[in-house]
Amino acid sequence: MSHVEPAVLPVARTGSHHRICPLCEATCGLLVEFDGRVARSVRPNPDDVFSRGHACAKGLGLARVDGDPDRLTVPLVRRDGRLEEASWDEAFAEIGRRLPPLVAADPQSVAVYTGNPAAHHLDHTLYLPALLGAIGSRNLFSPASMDTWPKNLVTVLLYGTGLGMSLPDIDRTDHLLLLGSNPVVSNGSTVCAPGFARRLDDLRARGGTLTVVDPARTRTAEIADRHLAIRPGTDAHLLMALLSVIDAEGLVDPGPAGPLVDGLDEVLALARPFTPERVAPVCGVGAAAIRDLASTFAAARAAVAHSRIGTCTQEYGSLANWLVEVLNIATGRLDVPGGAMFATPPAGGPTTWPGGPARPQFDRWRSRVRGIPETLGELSVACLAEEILTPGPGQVRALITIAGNPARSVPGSASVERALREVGFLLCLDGYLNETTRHADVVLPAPGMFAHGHMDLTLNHFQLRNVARYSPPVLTPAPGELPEWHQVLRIAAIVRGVPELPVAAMDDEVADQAARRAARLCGLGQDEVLAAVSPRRGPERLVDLRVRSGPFGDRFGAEPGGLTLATLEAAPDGVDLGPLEPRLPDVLRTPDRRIDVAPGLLTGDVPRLWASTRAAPDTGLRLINRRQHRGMNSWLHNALPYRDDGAGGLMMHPDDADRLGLVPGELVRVEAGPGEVVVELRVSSDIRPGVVSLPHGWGHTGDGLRMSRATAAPGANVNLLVDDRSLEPLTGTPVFNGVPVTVRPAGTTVAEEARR
Ligand SMILES: Nc1nc2c(c(=O)[nH]1)N[C@H]1C(S)=C(S)[C@@H](COP(=O)(O)OP(=O)(O)OC[C@H]3O[C@@H](n4cnc5c(=O)[nH]c(N)nc54)[C@H](O)[C@@H]3O)O[C@H]1N2
Ligand SMILES: Nc1nc2c(c(=O)[nH]1)N[C@H]1C(S)=C(S)[C@@H](COP(=O)(O)OP(=O)(O)OC[C@H]3O[C@@H](n4cnc5c(=O)[nH]c(N)nc54)[C@H](O)[C@@H]3O)O[C@H]1N2
Ligand code: SF4
Ligand SMILES: [Mo]
Repeated sequence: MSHVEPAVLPVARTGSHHRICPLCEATCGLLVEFDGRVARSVRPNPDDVFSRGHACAKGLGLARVDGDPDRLTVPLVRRDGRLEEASWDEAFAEIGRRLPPLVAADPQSVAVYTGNPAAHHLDHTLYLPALLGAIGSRNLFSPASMDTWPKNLVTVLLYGTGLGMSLPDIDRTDHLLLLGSNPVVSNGSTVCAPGFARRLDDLRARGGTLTVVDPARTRTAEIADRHLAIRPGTDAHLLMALLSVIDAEGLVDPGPAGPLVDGLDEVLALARPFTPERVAPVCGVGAAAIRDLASTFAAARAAVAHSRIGTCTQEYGSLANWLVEVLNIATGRLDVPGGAMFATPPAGGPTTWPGGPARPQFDRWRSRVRGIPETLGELSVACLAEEILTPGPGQVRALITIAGNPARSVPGSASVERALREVGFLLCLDGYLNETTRHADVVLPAPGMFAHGHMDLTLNHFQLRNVARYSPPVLTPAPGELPEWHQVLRIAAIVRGVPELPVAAMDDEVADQAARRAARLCGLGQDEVLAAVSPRRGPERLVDLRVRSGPFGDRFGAEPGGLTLATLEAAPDGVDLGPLEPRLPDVLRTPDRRIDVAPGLLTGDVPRLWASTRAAPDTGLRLINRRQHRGMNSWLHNALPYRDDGAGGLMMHPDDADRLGLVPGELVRVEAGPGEVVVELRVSSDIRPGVVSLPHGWGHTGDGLRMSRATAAPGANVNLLVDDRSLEPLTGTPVFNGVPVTVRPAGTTVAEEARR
């Protein structure tokens, strides 16, 4: 029996098609021009109800990403040590030979790593649970543990779910305090706000204030009214000081959320000793500037603080992200327009479904080797390599990567690469033969990006305005392409020992589960809701179930005029559901439906923070990371190459360069505990003295890569420098920011290095 089902027909779709960009959290609406099956050009959709004509160079390059000649189109299977092209049947047969015995012997011996693009992809969001359920392993990994975990943890503790984050209502605020984020480049994160830069301009044009806290004068800091060039890893100290000033000056007023809040006095008491004078030398920010920020923020009619990855992947990540919430709450910003608000996800989610987590979603189990606590059902990526490389019961012997590149994105790259090489069986679902997939035993190619539907079920929790948008597939899969949800279900069937089970039957199982929830939400029978979404199948059926049982849904007919997938298909520019509305207390999923701002897990970490204020001042260089306009983590450098070596080099302040006798443009050797890299030196006063910065996602080197343009300008892999043992203690999030490094001349020239 062929595994390629159903029959695939090439469909020519000449003309313009609506498409939500899958690359970043801005989720811009695009118009893609097709010539037959080939995407020719992309432009912003001026009528998109959410992005209103915004798009960036990456989204406008989607046709080139889809058309990249290096993109994989055929499965690969390792035979006699070499990856060779194979049929789908051969690839699944190889998976069937290697994977089930491992699962049968010990489900924990199979690890799964799902990468960043999976969070944007319907097939993965909807069907991966079926695969993970079939495997039954606790060795689950994703970039969340090197990205949002501190924020997820705080959100669970304060509001009850990991996704129900408070969002900065930047369009209605008068003072935006941004910590550890550079949205002019990144387009923002854990907040979907297409055209972030324009929104910041609007804020300033209406007389508002932008304060940026960042060790570097980023493009966002450049347009700010106030830039505090903080020492890496000291945001929690600064935030404590802001709270201490606000308390001392009698500016505490929790506003409408107040009656729901417990523990504020306890946190304020903890903050009291962290006076501006006390933290100023720690943060490298003047006490007067801290006092001024505290009173300006508290006095603003509407104000909100928002923290992102610079505050997460650091030594005090959970404390920093906690204190941002506390600052918003203490100054009455929670759940008010212009403050920190909650979205209402149109396809529903943990903040709209009844009930809440029965148990806390962290530390239910620990990693085998190092005993690191689980967070939200996953383990820290910092454990991935050691779980593979350390023998003993429960050792990981197979790894499945899905839309991820751990060889470049995970800290401690040297051990990660060794683990990828040595793991018994490596199965990768990806579009490229890259630094990770080159080690695979089987690679399953992702179809082109226009052959599946798109709706941001996860990111909808972070939308700055309530909108509902869906992009239907533009193309049917090309001959030889297999939709990813088919791939995932096929692997699940193989793992369950029923490899011949048709995908359609597996899909019915997934739909039954989804229908049970939808029926419960609407007080209907499971058969009724399934009949209502018939004859849809696959992701579309699941999306229809979610949308119709969602907060704006038609409840399968009970609410005429409510949303259905058909409504969204008929409104390609999206359906505008209005600005964010107050959602307290309904949004809460804490056990008592209240907000405890002083959970013991977080208050218990304050003594560590206090102790650090007594430590001797740090005189060494500290490395931080940055994002670049045209890249997307590690994976767009081939399709959208920089004209020069876009890696951009090591950014260093002129005072440090002078002190170390380093010359701009020369090659320098950056050394840290785990390893070293050689990069070009870029001297700039845009970074504070004592701090250097490198972008991540580079280092396109190694045998067996098929990325002709990326390998021509490979850049250096910053994760060779990041120690997988240096973790934020509450979550196990790696410390990317504040890595101690030394820098010296490399003793080699750019030309010599290129020949190596
Ligand atoms: N163009 C582009 N856009 C992207 C991505 C990309 O690779 N390229 N990646 C996407 C992804 S996966 C994510 S998660 C988001 C992230 O989006 P952002 O959170 O906006 O990420 P960055 O642009 O890296 O900004 C982080 C900032 O934190 C600063 N920083 C470093 N250490 C500290 C510190 O200790 N304290 C403070 N206050 N600041 C610090 C850095 O200097 C940097 O400017 O971006 C997304 N968007
Ligand atoms: N030092 C340092 N390291 C970092 C960070 C940092 O700031 N500093 N940031 C971290 C963050 S925030 C993140 S999110 C991670 C990202 O970590 P990863 O997700 O591991 O890395 P990406 O580079 O996003 O890799 C995405 C992979 O998905 C593939 N892909 C793209 N689209 C599809 C698709 O539709 N289907 C399939 N099957 N595959 C697809 C690409 O080819 C690529 O191999 O990196 C983290 N690593
Ligand atoms: S900002 Fe993000 S979503 Fe918008 S076009 Fe660029 S990459 Fe795509
Ligand atoms: Mo990320």
